Amino acid sequence: MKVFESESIRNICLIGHGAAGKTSLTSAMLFDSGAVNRLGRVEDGNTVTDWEDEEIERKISISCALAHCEWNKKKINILDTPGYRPFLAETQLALRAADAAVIVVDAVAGVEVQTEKVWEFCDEYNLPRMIVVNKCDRDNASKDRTLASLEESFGRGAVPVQIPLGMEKDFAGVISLLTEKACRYEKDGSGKFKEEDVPAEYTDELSQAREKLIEMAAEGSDALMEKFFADGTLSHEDFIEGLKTGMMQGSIYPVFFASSTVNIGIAQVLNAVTDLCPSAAAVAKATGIDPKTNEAVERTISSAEPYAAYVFKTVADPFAGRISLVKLYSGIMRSDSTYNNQTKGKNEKFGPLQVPQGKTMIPVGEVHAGDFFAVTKLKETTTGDSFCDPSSPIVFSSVEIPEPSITFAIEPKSRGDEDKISNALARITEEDAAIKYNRDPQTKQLLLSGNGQLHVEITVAKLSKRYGVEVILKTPKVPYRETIRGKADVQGRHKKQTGGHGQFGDCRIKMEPLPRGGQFEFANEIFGGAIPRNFIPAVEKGITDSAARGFLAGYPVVDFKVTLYDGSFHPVDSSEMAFKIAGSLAFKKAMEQANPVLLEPIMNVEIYAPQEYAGALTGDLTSRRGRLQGMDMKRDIQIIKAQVPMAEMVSYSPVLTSVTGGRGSFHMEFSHYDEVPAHIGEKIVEEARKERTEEEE
Ligand SMILES: Nc1nc2c(ncn2[C@@H]2O[C@H](COP(=O)(O)OP(=O)(O)O)[C@@H](O)[C@H]2O)c(=O)[nH]1
Ligand SMILES: [Mg+2]
Repeated sequence: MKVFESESIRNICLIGHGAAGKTSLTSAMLFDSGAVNRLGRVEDGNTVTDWEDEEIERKISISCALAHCEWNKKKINILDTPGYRPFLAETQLALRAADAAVIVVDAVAGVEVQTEKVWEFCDEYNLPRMIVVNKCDRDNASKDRTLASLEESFGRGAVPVQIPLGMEKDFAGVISLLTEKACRYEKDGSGKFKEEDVPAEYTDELSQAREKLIEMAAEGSDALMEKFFADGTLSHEDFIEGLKTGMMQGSIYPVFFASSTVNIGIAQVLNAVTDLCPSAAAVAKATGIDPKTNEAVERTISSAEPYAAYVFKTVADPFAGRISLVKLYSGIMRSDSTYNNQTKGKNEKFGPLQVPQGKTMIPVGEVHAGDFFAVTKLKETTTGDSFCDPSSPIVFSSVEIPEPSITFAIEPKSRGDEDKISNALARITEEDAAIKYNRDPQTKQLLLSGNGQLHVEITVAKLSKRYGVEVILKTPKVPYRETIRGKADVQGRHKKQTGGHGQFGDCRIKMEPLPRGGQFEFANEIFGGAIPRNFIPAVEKGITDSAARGFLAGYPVVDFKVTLYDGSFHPVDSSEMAFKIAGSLAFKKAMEQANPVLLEPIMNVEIYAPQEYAGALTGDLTSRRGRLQGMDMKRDIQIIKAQVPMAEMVSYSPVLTSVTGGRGSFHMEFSHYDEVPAHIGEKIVEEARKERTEEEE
């Protein structure tokens, strides 16, 4: 494996809505550049970057994958990413490590919901962008419609640098606005093409489109603008320079046309990556924090600087173990050396450095600034860690992964698997930071959270296939709470005379509601020693213990205040235990008086579906006690926002699928707790009582 310098490296990330063709485009780029010797297909499960079992089986990308090729004597590192919402955290990780983004858009569908989402990520990371309109060979593919949708979403900066030669089944190649030549492709998937003069029927379109492009290219630079006014045109070099500047400034997003599966237009995309996208050396300096001073520090992307690297992704391979994917910002890193993990404050022994081609690892002796590598079996290192020369410390900021949107309870099919589950989940969450798991202290259920049902199901499939743990997925118990609406003033008195030593504790408390989210407050207003000071915490403990066990249906009681204002004691028979029991008795009496009610979690829900389903979906939400918050249109996708009780949403996924024929999706997150309506509350209390008597039997 050759070693490349940062000037000769391009780090691109392919992003876009699911099924736009990112994985297929990666596949074609690798094939046409000679990095692999067959054009891998998603359908055949043999692409380089969809290599995980779950990806092959489901024919979608689930995690980001790294591949590379050589083109025009440059090394192109390609990060292929998922485009469906549940897996966008992976896309963020990849973009964090890339120097430019290639946005892939379907020539039939145009800009889709997640295209806009990933575009926002690029804004966040300030990435130069180019756009590939893919699937030009498909029926109903349209140049004009797609360009209109690009301009509508991303402004006039989304400007074509090509004209497609035919469309749909006649798509045969591209005409370059820069060289004013046509590239006509063979239709056999070989990627071979011939350069020819622009066919006569395109000359008008060409001159118009070229004029528009030259104006855009000249806009970013005064010098170019002057040249343009003086000569009425730009030289090829100036043209490229203008586009490059525009891309770096974020004012130009050149648009290309291609078909990845028929292998048309890919060479021009590769040319654009090497000619227009910034080299690893040309991007802005890498910024981080000096951990000692907490001040911002900068690093030039250069092999001459001390080493500094960032772990952007971890793969939990059941055979190879932990694989860390690393971006080297500065310096040189070598195989079989020891490096300082600044984030963990530990030294790590590196084995051989490797360059990934999907799942295939190619050993490399050393890697220079601006490049990527993989290293296996690091002990302490996790995603987001920074490595650096201790004499020149720098810590890079990591990606914030959004909280999961949906939670399921899981149970092992065989009882002995409890430990295995935790181990396997620990590994899985190492590679997928968007998955969370924990044991609910209240219900004792093992909860598995992810971004949507599919995400959780894939995790369950990984548990079974990789780690041999079979689990059952259950909708989780809704974490209800209890609270009070009224006030109470009661006495809790515990007196027992058994033979010699008795027990005596006596307290008087007031109870009142607190605002939502107020949790619990305890005020001690005992004066003059009605209860000795050392027993007062026992009263509070008696109350909080009982509150945790619940009063109505076994759910924790929250948002209330207790004031302890009087009581009495016995010099011999009083004890902590006796006062704890007195506190607990007082709590129960107070709850009876204070008009207890159940609280339920209310979720903020967003539903995305084609507009024709809006009526059916809002109707359904109303029947789920949902409150509509607003409607939004993004092209032909309706976004419905509502607040809905969690209890009504646990079984929503299959309903949405059946109502929309699989075309809808939704996202939800916790908003707040609210009172359960009385008639529903009664049922919950009744069920809890049944469960309790069953347990006792
Ligand atoms: N007709 C046609 N189909 C394509 C093209 N590119 C990808 N596809 C198909 O579209 C589907 C999704 O492609 P994939 O590369 O997995 O999209 P990704 O989700 O963006 O990675 C697959 O069935 C591909 O075979 C193309 O240029 N033309
Ligand atoms: Mg893909």
